[in-house]
Amino acid sequence: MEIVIEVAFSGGHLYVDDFLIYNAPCSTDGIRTPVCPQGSIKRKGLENMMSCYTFHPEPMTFLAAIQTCKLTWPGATLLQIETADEQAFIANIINKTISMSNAADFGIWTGGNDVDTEHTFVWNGPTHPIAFNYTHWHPGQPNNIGGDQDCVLIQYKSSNYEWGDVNCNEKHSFICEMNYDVRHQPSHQYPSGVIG
Ligand SMILES: [Ca+2]
Ligand SMILES: [Ca+2]
Repeated sequence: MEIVIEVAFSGGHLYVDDFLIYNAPCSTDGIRTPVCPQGSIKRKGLENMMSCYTFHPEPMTFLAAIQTCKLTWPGATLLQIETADEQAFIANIINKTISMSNAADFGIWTGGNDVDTEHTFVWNGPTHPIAFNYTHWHPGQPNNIGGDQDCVLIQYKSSNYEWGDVNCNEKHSFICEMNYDVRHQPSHQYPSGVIG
């Protein structure tokens, strides 16, 4: 069994859980079928990437939601909506899930925020901030009302689930996301007997 520990730094801050552990197959039995966290919904991304999402109706602050994601699955964090396809996928799942659809009336957290640099929104990535490329802001958002709205909410259910910035201490339902390369799928999901 080969274990590779990868430590990444971001802006001089070491994230506590900034390491990914991969188990290489110890025999030559080829690529194992990737497995998402229990209860999650899977979406195939570009090339070899796989996304897993878990849906959490219980309202929490932005930071508490991130912590809950990390407890749910190592390497998970709040949702990062990086393409129109992903936005549509998430909107569809919310629509189909009664608890999340109801929660969406009050907004659902993503991992977007401009906590570090005002007006520069980034995704809270698993190891480092990820720049915003795609956006789905509601007209007039982000507006940083009161000078204290740094976290991105899927705020406008009736307007195609468009985003707004709100105070990070508000409590909202949330979605966690984890991405991995299917060639290096998470090891700990497998029963110990499976990993040599
Ligand atoms: Ca994503
Ligand atoms: Ca706002």
